[in-house]
Amino acid sequence: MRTYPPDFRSGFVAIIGRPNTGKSTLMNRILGEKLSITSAKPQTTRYAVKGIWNTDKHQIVFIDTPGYLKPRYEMQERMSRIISDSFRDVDLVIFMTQVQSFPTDYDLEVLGLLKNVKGAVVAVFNKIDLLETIDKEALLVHLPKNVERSVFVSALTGAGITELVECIRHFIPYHEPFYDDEQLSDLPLRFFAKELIREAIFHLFEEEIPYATAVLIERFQELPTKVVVDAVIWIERNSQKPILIGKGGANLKKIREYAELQLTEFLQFPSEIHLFVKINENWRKKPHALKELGFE
Ligand SMILES: Nc1nc2c(ncn2[C@@H]2O[C@H](COP(=O)(O)OP(=O)(O)OP(=O)(O)O)[C@@H](O)[C@H]2O)c(=O)[nH]1
Ligand SMILES: [Mg+2]
Repeated sequence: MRTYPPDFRSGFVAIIGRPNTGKSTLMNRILGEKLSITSAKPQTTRYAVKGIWNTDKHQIVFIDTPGYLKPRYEMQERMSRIISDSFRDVDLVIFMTQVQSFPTDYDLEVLGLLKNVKGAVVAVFNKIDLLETIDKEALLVHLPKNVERSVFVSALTGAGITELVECIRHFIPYHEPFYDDEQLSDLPLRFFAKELIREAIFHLFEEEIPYATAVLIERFQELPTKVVVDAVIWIERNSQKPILIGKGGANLKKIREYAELQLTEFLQFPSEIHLFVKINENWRKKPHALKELGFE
């Protein structure tokens, strides 16, 4: 068995914050891999996505979470449970917000939720590339006392990330790794196929469709020359079907092409995706449908 130096660090970091502040972009930036899907629309992430960062000095497990909003749907109820579960047993919570709009009511609500966490809390002010000058003091006064450090970054350009990484390491205890050091996530490959199809939908459609859809992988088969994926896209209403499919299947084709390209890049192996559309009325409110989608 491999032995680790006594100063090897290993631990868990949850990234929490309101939607669209750049949580998934930050995790991907630190890992140097596109593990969690991102989009310009809020509430892109629906699950806790673990990303494991291995070096010869540490193994840091990041947990990217859905953006916090007051639950309106049964699905958002499950999402808020995912958030509170994710910060229960971590060494560090990153409270994520963005410089150009802080604090919002949701920011303050998240900070309220974080008052009782066991681990340390660090605030990350993202999107510094959008402002020419930043009055840091004016932002920092709104942070509660349990926030130990604050770092200003741009997850998009990479500014401030080295300092943030140093800061994170400081809060990770000396411990042997929890996961195999080859592993990048604890999630199966089919999860990433599903997420990349969802990302395609988030990028290609406006308002309603991304939130009214869910994706299920019915087949994920690793053949010698390619990976073959059969996926079903659920939509909530009959009227959404022609929009999703497009004239002569044009939109569905765009989703497939986008997702295939992304999945092939992620797997570093050719992939082929087949898409099917099904109507599942009001799936966001149905407990058994949510269970099928992997929400506990
Ligand atoms: N200008 C700028 N945009 C950023 C930065 N970080 C992220 N973004 C953009 O902000 C949008 C939201 O990013 P995500 O990473 O999906 O945000 P999120 O917090 O994971 O969102 P949810 O999963 O919906 O909670 C995307 O369009 C990103 O490209 C940044 O540092 N600067
Ligand atoms: Mg996200």
